[in-house]
Amino acid sequence: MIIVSVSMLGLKFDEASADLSASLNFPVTMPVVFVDPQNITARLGENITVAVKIFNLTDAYYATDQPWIPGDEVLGPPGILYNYSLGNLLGFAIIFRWNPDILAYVNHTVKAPVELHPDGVLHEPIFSIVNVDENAGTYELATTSLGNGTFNSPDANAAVFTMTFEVIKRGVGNISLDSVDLATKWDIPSPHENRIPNVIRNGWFQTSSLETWIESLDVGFSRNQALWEPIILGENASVRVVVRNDNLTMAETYNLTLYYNGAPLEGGIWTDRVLNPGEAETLNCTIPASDLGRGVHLVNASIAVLNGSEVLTDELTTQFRVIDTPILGVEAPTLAIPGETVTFNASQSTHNDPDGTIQSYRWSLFAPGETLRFQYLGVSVTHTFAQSAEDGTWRVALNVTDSFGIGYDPMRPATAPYRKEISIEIDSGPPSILIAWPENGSFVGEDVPLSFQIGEIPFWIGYSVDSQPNVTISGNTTLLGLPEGVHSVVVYANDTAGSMGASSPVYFTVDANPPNITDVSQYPQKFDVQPQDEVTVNATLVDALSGIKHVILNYTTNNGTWHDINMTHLTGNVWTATIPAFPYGINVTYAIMAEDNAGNRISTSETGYDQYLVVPEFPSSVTLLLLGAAALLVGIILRKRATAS
Ligand SMILES: [Ca+2]
Ligand SMILES: [Ca+2]
Repeated sequence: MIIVSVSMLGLKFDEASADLSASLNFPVTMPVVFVDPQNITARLGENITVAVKIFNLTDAYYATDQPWIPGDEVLGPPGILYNYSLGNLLGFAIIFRWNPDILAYVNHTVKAPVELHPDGVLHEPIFSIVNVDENAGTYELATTSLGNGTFNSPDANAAVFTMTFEVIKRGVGNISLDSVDLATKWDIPSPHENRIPNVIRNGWFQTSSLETWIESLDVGFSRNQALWEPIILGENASVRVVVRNDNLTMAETYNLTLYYNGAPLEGGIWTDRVLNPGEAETLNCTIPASDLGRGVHLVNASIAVLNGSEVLTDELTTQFRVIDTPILGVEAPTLAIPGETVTFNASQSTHNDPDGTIQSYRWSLFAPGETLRFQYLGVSVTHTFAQSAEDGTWRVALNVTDSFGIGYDPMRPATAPYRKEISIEIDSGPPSILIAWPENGSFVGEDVPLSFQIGEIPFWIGYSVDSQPNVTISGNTTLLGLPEGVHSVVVYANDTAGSMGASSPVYFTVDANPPNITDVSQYPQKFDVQPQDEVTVNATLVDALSGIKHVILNYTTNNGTWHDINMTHLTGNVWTATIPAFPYGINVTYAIMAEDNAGNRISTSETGYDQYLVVPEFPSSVTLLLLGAAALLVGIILRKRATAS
C-alpha cells in the first residue's frame, strides 16, 4: 500500500504557505479553516491522509473602521463595523464529513497541544471530545485548552487534526467541514464576543482513473495498413490493439491477453509490456483463415495494469463478421452482329452467405482493345451494338456489391467472386480475301509465291490448289512442285466468330523451262572482223509455254567490263543485236541471255562463250579469199555445234 505522506504534502504546502492566500484564493483578513490538500487524487487501495488546518490565525486586531464583509450571523449583518481580533484561539468545535462508501476511516490524530505537536494548535493541558462515526462518515471534535495561554499559529498555518483513509471504491466527493467554531473563550456563552470569525474551504477527493487503457481494438482484413471488415472466407483476420498510457509521469507495466470467441488467441498474449508516460503502442496478431468460419465473431482484449499497489484491468470487445461470397450467373449470347440488341442477364446469381444479398449489378462493355465503351446498372440489361461496332471479341464485365458493402477489389483476391467476365464476338461477316499474286492469267515459274490480303484478323488461313484439300498456312507462302500447265488457287480464312471467307479463284500457268537458244551466228564471221566492222549477232529463240520476255547480248573486250545490248526481234524466231566496231587486236567475248515470261532464264555461257579477234585490214582480194575459207570453216563449226546440241 502506498500512503500519501502527510508530511510530504504538508511540506509542499508549507513551501507555498506564503502565497497560500493567492494560490488557493484565501482571504487575507480572515482565518481560514481548510482541508489540506484541497484536491486529492488517489488510486483504489491506497491510503490517503488529509489534514484540517487553520490559516491566518493571528492576533491582528481589526478596528471599528474595518467592515465585516463576508458575513456571519454571529457578527450581525454585513457592512456593520465591528471590533474583533482574528486569533487568540482557546478552543474549537469541528464537524468533519467524508463519503464512507469511497473512503474508509483508518485513524486520526488531534494535533494538540502544540507542546506535543509542533505543527499543531493550543497549549497544554487540553481536553478533547471525539466522536468518529465510520458508517456515517462523520467526525466530531471539540477541544479546549485548560491552560491560560492563547494560541496563534506560527507562520499563520497550523494543523488541527489529521485523518487517514483507505480508498475502497472508485468515486468522487467532498471532504467537508460541516461546522467550524473557533473560540477565544470556549466556556463563555456570548458568541459575539468569544468566537473568532472564519471561513471554510472544503476538500475534494477523486479516485484516479485507469491511466493505461485499451484505446482501440479492431479486426479486419489487412490491406495498405487499413483493416477491412467484414472479412471474406479464406482471408486471415488481423487483430490490432492500441494500448495507451495517459499518465504523464510514470511508466506503467501491463499484461495483455486477446481472446477469440472466448478462448485465448494463439500469439495474443503479451506480458510485462512497459509503456512510458504518454506513450501508446500497437500490437498486431493474426487469426488464420483456417480458424475463421462464416458468421459473427468476438474478439476481446484484456489488460492487467500494475497501478500503484493493485492490478487494475481494462477490456474491450469488438465483434466482426466473416462472410461468404456471391456466385454470379450470367446469361448472354456469345455471338452478335452489328445492329443486334442483346440481353445480359444475371438473375441466376445467388449469394452463398445466408445473411447476404446482392445489392447492385454494374455491367461494363469493353470494345476489342480493352476500351471501356458502355456501362449499365441492373440485374438484366440490354445493349444494341451499333452498325459501326468493331468486329472482334468484346468483353462484358459484371461487378456486384452486396449487402455487406463488399465489391470486387483487384488488391483483395478474395473479392474475385464479385466480378464475372464473359466475351461476345461481334462479326459483320466472313473475312474478305484478295490474292495479290499470282495474278489471274499470269505465267509463273516452278516455285509460285502466294501472297494475299485479309480484311480482318483471321483465326485460321488455308489455300486450295486445283480444288485439292485445304492446306493450312499462317500467311503468305510459296507453292512448290506444281507441274507445268494451268492451275487454280483459292485462299480461305476463318474469323474468330467462325465465319469462313474465300478469295476469288486465280488461274495461272506454270512454266518450268527457259527458252531454247539455237543458231547463234555473227557477221562478219569470227576470222574476218576488221577494225571499223560492227558485228551483227543473230540467234533463234523458242519458248514452249510463256514465250520470250527479253533477250540480252552480253559482251566484253579483252576480258574487261561486261556490256549489255538488248536483242531485238528480227523475224520469226530470230533475234538480233549489233556489237560495235573495235580496233585491231581487240578480243571480243559474248554470250546470249534469254528470259521467258515466267521468269525462267538461260544463257549460252552455260555451254561456252563465243569469241572473235579483230584482225588487220587486208586487200579485198585477200579478204575475199579469206572470207571464202572462213565461211567454209564457220559452216563446219555450226554443223558441229548443231550436232552437239
Ligand atoms: Ca468477320
Ligand atoms: Ca518456258
